[in-house]
Amino acid sequence: MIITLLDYGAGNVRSVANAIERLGGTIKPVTRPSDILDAEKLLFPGVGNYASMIRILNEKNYIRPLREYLRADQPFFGICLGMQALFEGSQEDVSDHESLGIFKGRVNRFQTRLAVPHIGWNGVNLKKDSPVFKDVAPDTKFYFVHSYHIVPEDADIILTTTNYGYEFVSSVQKGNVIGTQFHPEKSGTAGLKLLENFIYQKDLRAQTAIDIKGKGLSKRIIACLDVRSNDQGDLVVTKGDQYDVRDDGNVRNLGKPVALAKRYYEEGADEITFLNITGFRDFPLKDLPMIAVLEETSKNVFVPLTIGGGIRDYTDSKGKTYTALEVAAQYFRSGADKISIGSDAVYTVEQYLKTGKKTGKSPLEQISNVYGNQAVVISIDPKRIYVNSPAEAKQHHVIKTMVPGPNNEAYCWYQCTVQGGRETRDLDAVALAQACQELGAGEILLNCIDRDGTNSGFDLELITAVKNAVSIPVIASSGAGCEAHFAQVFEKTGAEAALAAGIFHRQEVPIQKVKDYLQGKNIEVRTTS
Ligand code: 1PR
Repeated sequence: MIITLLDYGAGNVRSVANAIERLGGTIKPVTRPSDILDAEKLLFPGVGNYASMIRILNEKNYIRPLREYLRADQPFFGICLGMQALFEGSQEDVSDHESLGIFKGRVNRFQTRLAVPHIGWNGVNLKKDSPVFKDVAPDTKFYFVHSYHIVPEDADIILTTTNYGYEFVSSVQKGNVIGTQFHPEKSGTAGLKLLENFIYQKDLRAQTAIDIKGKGLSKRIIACLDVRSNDQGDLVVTKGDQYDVRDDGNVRNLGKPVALAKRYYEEGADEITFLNITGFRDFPLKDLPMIAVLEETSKNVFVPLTIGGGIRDYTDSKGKTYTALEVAAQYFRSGADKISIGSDAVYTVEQYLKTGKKTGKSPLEQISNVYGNQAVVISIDPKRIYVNSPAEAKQHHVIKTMVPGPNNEAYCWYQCTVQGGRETRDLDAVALAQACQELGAGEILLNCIDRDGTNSGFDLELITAVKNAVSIPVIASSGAGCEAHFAQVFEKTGAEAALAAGIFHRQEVPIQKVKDYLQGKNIEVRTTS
């Protein structure tokens, strides 16, 4: 089966292509407008910013053939922005570019007190029968990542709804035209089943009696792989204690990145994060093995992939300049869904706080503008600094701590570091997170150097302080030692996700055991069968 793929050049379409190929389909990319009309089945995965998508569709003269194809009720599957494009316009687009307008209605920003973007695994309620959902388990969850949702005028096209603060429309179908807000290519085996049905079901309009009633948003469990070259030059997964990854002078080797990522996917990880931990000194576009790791991983792993390390502007020894946007673009092309910025975000925020002005030119702002804020994670590497009173660190966010310092200090603040904890800066983690949100970050990955590798539990005070200061999702990281630590972090802080490395690498606690424990505590998780 040949599936025509409409790639307008933004975001990660590699995962969609990999999913189709895994299912036995062959991808034919759209290279000119007539390819759209020639398609047997057309797949349109949209990622990033609505306005830039519509601008590109207009520039490439794709609007007219798309309308013609859709009005002829030819098989179509739009994912995320690829579904939003079917409507008459979006609050995300203030230009006067023409949308497709196949369906009446618009795309609005979430109005909820919950974190926006809506990121993670959420359930769907099926509103009408469709062969697309054939053999999909009733309690299945799908992966969402978006700040805007459709508001159709015609209730008949609603295929599913989902709850996030309120009920919104999460997929539509009219005849052979289907669109989902969630990403089937990132939704594990259930998502692959949906795509398989689209590819192979003969009649997408046939009636089938299926009952799917989803539960709410899950807390995500993320497996993190810190990657670097060892002293023999092999790319390995390593793991430090408080960021020190060496034993007797040698870099610890805990396995091969591609194989480990595949194992975590199969064991039920909700996301996989790669951190290229020496990215601050080795430029990633010269570090092609890391790109290869991403490409290989995305062939086998159908949950979201984040990659961090070395995302910054760079000039090489011959004076050639590369922008952070080019580095990010290469990562997205290679299979990443989100990129994570560490050191460079600190430098950007230092400038921003000094001048009070957004330049629009920092890597964080540029990547967020092009790929959407949901694709930009900020990785924070803080260290606890004890003080006797808030007056001792007036310029920082100081908290009263239940874990007193070595000299019985009752207060502390969290100092940002750069270059993998090697250098401290005069900036605190709360201020960094707030400023990054203002500049366009979509999520915070909150590490903690004091807890990293200690198995002593997450730093709940740090996580609470940052979570209360931002409205974007926060991933708690560092210190997980047992399943109870995950329950603690979800029960006591508002964190949307928890990340761990050491306990998974050393096979001390399997991911499934963590999820079983959380379920026992009535904490919503994604189950995999
Ligand atoms: O500064 O943009 O180049 O990004 C570098 C990235 O590499 C940052 O995200 C930074 O956190 C990471 N990094 C740099 N050096 C280290 C190191 O360990 N020496 N790793 C490092 C950070 C921390 C977590 C870890 C959790 C969970 N790793 O991601 O996986 O602490 O560990 P645990 O469950 O075993 O406690 P840039």
